[in-house]
Amino acid sequence: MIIIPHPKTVEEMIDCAGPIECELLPRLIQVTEAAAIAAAHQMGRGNKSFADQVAVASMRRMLNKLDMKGIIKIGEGERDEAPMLYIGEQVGTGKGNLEVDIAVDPLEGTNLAADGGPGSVAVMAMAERDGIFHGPDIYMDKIVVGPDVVRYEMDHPDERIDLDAPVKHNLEIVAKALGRDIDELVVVILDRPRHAQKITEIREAGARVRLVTDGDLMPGVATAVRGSGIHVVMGAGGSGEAVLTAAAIKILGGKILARLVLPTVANGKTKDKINEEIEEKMPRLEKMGITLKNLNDVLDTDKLVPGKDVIFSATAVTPGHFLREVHLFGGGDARVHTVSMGASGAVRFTDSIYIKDKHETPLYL
Ligand code: VTB
Repeated sequence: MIIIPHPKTVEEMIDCAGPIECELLPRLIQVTEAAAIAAAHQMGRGNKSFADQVAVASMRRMLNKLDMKGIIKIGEGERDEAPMLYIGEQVGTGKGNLEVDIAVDPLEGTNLAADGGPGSVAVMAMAERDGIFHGPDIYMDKIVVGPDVVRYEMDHPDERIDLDAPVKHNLEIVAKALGRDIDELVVVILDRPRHAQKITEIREAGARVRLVTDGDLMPGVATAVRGSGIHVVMGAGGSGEAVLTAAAIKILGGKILARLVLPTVANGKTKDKINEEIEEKMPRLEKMGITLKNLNDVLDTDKLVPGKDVIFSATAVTPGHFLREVHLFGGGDARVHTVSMGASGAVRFTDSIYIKDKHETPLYL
């Protein structure tokens, strides 16, 4: 009999990576679930800001029940523009000795939720203090790939994906890493005029494109999930979304390369508009250590999420990539589907049913 040694014992494999995963991961699931249920009540009502508002309020109430000293690093905006979950806001009871950095997107894809279309989710990540990128709420250009590409790069140090390389170069590497042809790859990218050139390049390279009207965060996570049908995510989207993608992709062993970009620049606005945005935003960016000189630096997975004890949770509001939507039953009961994960490599798909009044509604499957 041949015994193949496994590098980890079963107990090591199942145990959590650190105190944040041990103590806060089960609670994190509840936080995204609460936001998703709140948003689901507003699904399809055509009011994206209200749907977002209830998700934010619900997420914040749940976060403030947790015993931790939490700081929002990726949030709803700057203090003066967001009343809740603004960047720098302290959350949690302040009890205990867990000091955590938090990234939130209480309703990723507000338009999708308001229209009742697929792809909206409540998302969060946490890590130890200074474990999550502290940066402005602008755009990040990015490329996201799964763990097969990371392994391929380890074996072929001269062949690496590169944010500045032609699209074809990157797709060739992904194709080789996945043992398929470029024309068997699917690239997700936001359907925006700013991506016209890139979309042409992807098609010319031979890959297939899936355009999304909104929500490029979960497709990024899906690149690390075999069978998801998504192999690469490219293009400029929200910087917060990129950081949240980085948290999940780090846990799953994939890779993201990103670069901050001002929306006026990405969207090809006039010089005047660009200068206006520079004038308006640079003072604040400089306080975060970001200057016009280093704005264009490439940020890799570890720069975006340097933390070790990283946790992530996403609960679908409307049907999503590998997640079922929130079901609301009579009497306020809800059934929610979540994917959560911790640095140990524990990934859970949870299907939770919350009964509001056990005499009113029986459990049904
Ligand atoms: C991006 C994308 C998000 O909103 O932030 C997009 O990353 C906003 O882009 O997933 P525009 O300014 O071009 O509209 C989402 O699609 C949804 O939050």
